[in-house]
Amino acid sequence: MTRALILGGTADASLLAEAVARAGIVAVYSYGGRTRAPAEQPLPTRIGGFGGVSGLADTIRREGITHVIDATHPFAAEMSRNAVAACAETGTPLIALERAPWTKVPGDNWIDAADVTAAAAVLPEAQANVFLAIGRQHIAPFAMKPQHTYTLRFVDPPEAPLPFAADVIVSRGPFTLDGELEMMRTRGIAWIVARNSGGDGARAKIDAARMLGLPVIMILRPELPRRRRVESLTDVMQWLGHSTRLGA
Ligand code: 3Y8
Ligand code: NAP
Repeated sequence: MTRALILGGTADASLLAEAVARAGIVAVYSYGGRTRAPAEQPLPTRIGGFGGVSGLADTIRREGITHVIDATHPFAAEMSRNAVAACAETGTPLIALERAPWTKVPGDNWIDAADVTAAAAVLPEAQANVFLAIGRQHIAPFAMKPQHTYTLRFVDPPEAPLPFAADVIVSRGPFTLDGELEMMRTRGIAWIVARNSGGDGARAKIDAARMLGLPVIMILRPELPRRRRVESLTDVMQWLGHSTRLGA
């Protein structure tokens, strides 16, 4: 009897939860608890950390989990690493549902950066209008360049004071091309900082930057341990022993 744990928190994970619920597979959906009002899921849902590798291993044993699907974000590296370790420790099958990174197309002007600190170092010394589309958790390194006029975008309003002066857009996405073009034009954005998240939910800002001829400082994905990895929902369902026949 399958009992799946979905490590979620992304648009792809929500689509997977729908397919799993429709197939009648017993499963639980897990959020890390980063946002105040995460989207409802059609599955029993838990919110918050497990307590590291041992906490996740205990949860797997206690709940009788038979399959783990890591459908977290490509930058949720700690969660993904913990899932690999806990599944190895408990001998639980694990699969990662991970969208392909965005790739450059003609007209893209990307500057790769290994991490957020490297991204901040790329910014010029002269004052510029900069859009940081990297969420709330990792913005501190930009305090080293306070001369810029920053626009940030968060899912929820900031609770603590920001490490530097900035204007915050509160929006959960997914985002539209027209909305991104409008925002960048009205704010005179000259630089965009983004993570190579892949997927459609955040791609619009990359397309808008190309259309406006703006440079994107693209933060590369963290290295993750080797694990079974697929990009499609169908592959996950087959792995769970359920084909998703059209209209099924
Ligand atoms: C809590 C679940 C859906 C889900 C929407 C996707 C699309 C919009 C793109 C920009 C980039 C960013 C951020 C982003 C994207 C989708 C998707 C995606 C980027 C929610 C969600 C949770 C989170 C957590 C949140 C992080 C933050 C990152 C904002 C729900 C809405 C910047 C990632 O305030 C915070 O603390 C936010 C934290 C982790 C990165 C960070 O470090 O700040 N996502 N995002 C998940 C949990 O608790 O487990 O609230 O419903 C999910 C989505 N985020 O249903 O369509 O790709 O899936 N989320 C990045 O790409 O760099 C926004 O603004 O252009
Ligand atoms: P992270 O840094 O990799 O994880 C830090 C810790 O948060 C994990 O060790 C775990 O705590 C807890 N955690 C993370 N995701 C969890 C989940 N789905 N269920 C239960 N606990 C979870 O993670 P993050 O980058 O902050 O991302 C947190 C969540 O936001 C994830 O669900 C991710 O899919 C979603 N998200 C992240 C991004 C992003 O850019 N990082 C973008 C969109 C959505 P314990 O060690 O205590 O178990």
